[in-house]
Amino acid sequence: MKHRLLGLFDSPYVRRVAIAMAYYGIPFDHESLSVFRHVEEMRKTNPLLRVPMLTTPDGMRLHESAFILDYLDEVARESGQEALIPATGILRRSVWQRVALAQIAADKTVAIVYEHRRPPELRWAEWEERVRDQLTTALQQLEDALDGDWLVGGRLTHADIMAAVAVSFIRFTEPGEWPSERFPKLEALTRRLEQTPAFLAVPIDKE
Ligand SMILES: N[C@@H](CCC(=O)N[C@@H](CS)C(=O)NCC(=O)O)C(=O)O
Repeated sequence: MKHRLLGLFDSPYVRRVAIAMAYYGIPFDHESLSVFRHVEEMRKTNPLLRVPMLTTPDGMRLHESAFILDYLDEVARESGQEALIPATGILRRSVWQRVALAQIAADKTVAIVYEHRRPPELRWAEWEERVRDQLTTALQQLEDALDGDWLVGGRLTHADIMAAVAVSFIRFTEPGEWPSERFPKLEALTRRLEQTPAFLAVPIDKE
């Protein structure tokens, strides 16, 4: 049996898992179900209604993209590939911490998307401002960390993938929240990575 990845590629977390799988050459079946539009169908395999969920060939269901990546790195190493993160040490922690910054940016964008789904009279402007401030702080810290082509260790890692996926997600869902001129290094990283085979294999779902 093949791996099965549940969730749409409009989710930055689902997309980054799929990009890592494409990069590692791990084939998977894609269950393209929305957490909002296909609730009853999703409930059958994933009652948590949270994506991504990866089902392994031996039937184990994995949740949370960081833990899924941890598993995929193990599969890649077992097949003799260099993983998208060092196995130990300070560079490993740096990769995860930069992934954390990019995840915070994605989380805060999701929060703004949800805020904008409310009827205008139920929106909380001060809250949105706080979230926007957290979003731009995370982006600024990533921008400051980009020295050269890559975020950590002079090569592609999960940090670069999550950063580029987060930027593309912001541009796709809330273009007004992406002042690209403020973050030229992140803009360049994203443009470059979006042209690589692993990213091109996983375009954002635009349903
Ligand atoms: N920390 C989680 C975040 C996943 C997440 O936020 N997924 C969203 C889609 S972008 C979701 O499933 N939302 C529906 C819900 O949680 O009810 C991860 O990295 O996997």
